[in-house]
Amino acid sequence: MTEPAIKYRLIHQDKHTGARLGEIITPHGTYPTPMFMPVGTQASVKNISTRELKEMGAEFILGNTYHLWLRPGDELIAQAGGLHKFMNWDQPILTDSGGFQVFSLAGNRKLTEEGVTFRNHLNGDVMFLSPEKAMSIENNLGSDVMMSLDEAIPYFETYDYVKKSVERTSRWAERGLKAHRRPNDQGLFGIVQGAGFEKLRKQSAHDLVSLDFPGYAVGGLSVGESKIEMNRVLDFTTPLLPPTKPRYLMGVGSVDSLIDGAIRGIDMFDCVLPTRIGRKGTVMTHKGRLVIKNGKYKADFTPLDEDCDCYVCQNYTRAYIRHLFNANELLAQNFASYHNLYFLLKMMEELRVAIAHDAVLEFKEKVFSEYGFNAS
Ligand code: PRF
Ligand code: ZN
Repeated sequence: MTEPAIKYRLIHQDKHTGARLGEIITPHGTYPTPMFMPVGTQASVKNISTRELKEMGAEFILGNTYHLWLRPGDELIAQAGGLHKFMNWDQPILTDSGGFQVFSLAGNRKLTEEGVTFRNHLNGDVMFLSPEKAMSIENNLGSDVMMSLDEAIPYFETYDYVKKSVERTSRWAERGLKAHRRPNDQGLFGIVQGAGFEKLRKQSAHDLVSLDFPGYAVGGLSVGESKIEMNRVLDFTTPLLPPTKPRYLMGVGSVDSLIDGAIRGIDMFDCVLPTRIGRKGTVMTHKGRLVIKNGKYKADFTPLDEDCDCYVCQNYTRAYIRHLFNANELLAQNFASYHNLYFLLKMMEELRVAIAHDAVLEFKEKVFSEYGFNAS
């Protein structure tokens, strides 16, 4: 047996919660967990250069199989020497499999045992994505962590539908594993589905764990269910996953959910939230979110967040950034996105320190009370 491309090392578990301080070892270096991963859907974290990502301390970033397959094409990226070279990023990249994006973006979907046929959202061409095709694209992209093709289903589907879907997602995971051509330098993660049904989450986790992936994701959450509901599912799902492997909660990046997820043993998170809300002028601060276009910031010459030591907060005022947004200056989007990413990355760093000191519950209480959540 060759060494797996992705390994996890547990450093310390918080004495009072399931939060774990660890590190994930990849072909592009070793990084501490729990971590937040900025999303670079189309080989770019929107409005942020890779130089800035390094400066703010990003670890992993995400790329998307679906988007990069459609444009510029995975073969072109392979020709460029892989996604890392193409976009000038020498740290780890995780690629989502395309399943979720096909379900959220593409039209006329038809799902069969073989895969999913759909019309792409760029030019309407009919395309076909299978577990094998997802592997071939992700192998061409050369990401450190590849995701297996899953079916993303609405949270409130019936038990019978979810059961059939989970079983198919397990068969797809097995097919993906067989089609994976670069197990030595790319780790393939399985995705646990099962909506809100404990029995189906168990079945999904059991199927995937028996296939021995180097890491596992929890999918199908943060898709419209309440936070209480998401935490309930995590409470019974993460204990089903092997403690020796990293656990990734897909598409989650709000301040409260990052902390609540880590408390339930999640190691990796990603979300478009900080860059998406930043582009539109909403910034995260230690005192909660702030809409910078608001008239009350017109002559506010303080930084976005008094307690932030990012480049933007050290050098620019709310009044100036509000002016940039109102004048449609693109620099505004860079500033707000930069600050938001920095804010979340810094919060994860503080969370890791709290885990090391067995002080996660105190950390949660502090953040929730400052930010304005009920620390329940
Ligand atoms: N599956 C995949 N990607 C995802 C999700 C999923 O369930 C989610 C759900 N929050 C986000 N991204 N493949
Ligand atoms: Zn800042």
